[in-house]
Amino acid sequence: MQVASKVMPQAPSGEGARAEFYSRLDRENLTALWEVLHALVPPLPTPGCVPALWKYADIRPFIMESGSLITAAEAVRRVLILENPGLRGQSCITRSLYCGLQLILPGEVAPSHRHTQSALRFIVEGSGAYTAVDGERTTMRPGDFIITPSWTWHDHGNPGNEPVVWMDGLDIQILQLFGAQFMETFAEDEQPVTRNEGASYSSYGNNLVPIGPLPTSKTSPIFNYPYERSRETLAALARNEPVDTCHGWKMQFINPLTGGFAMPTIGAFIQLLPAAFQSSPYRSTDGTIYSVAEGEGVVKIGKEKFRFSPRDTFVVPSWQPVQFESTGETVLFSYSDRPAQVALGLLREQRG
Ligand code: GTQ
Repeated sequence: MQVASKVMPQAPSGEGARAEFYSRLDRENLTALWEVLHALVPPLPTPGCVPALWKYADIRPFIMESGSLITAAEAVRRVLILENPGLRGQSCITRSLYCGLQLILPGEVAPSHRHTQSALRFIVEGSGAYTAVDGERTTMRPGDFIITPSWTWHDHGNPGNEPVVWMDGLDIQILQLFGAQFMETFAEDEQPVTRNEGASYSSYGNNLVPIGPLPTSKTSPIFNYPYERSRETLAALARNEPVDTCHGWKMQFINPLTGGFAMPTIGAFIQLLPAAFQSSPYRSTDGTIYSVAEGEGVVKIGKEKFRFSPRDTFVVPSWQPVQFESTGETVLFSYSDRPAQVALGLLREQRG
């Protein structure tokens, strides 16, 4: 009986032949998937970003020093970018999001421009500066969450008498990924004021909306979500509702016209942790940036522990468990790319 000889698959002729093949591929702008497949399609998130905390006491002197080296007018935006230690040189705090601390000194104006990147502001220190969006100015106070929607003219000014510092959260890297960035400079430094302060809040911020027609923008029509209101809501929630073991009492800022996220690419949240609270571990695929509004404690991110105090910023990378241990009552503001992940069906989370 004849048996067909079995031909075993064989590597052509070892490493040398492959290397030589790869160098010929390279000249054609080709590359072999099998050399990168495991990195391209990993079993778990590889966010690049690492856990990190910036102590405000350590970085405030640099922010103030920047104020003596360059004016807001010259800088356009005088901001120190918080760069993730795992992603240096990329101007980002997670792969998808940007975070900076912006300073405006009394008497300064940061000139008007518009861009397709959406921005949020979370006020960290000082009062009396304003930001203007589409003809309305809003005064900034610590803890306020303020939105600059995509493609709206905006300028910042400080007619007050103290430096004002806020956290800027932008979707810069998301726009970069999609190649959808556009920017224009306004003809004058300051846009004309055409609406009274508080106009957007009175129309949309009191559980009432005009009978129509309503704006169709994907961003909330509320311009400033004042800390006073967020804080009293958290306090009432703590009196009325049981505490969540992972999050304390955590709320999402909403677009009152949809009940959904306040911005299409960035989700913003505020949470209260009771004194002496130890949260259960929680992880999610939306790497999240936190600003400490009130309180002190320890945050465990993955295997690392950081002490936090008011005005500190920290970042929890995708899929790293986060756990809080508060000392006194603590309020944390946070933002992430959650709306984008939800829209694309990508968000995963795990409690405990
Ligand atoms: O305030 O318009 O931190 O355009 C980065 C880019 C702030 C702003 C930033 C910007 C702005």
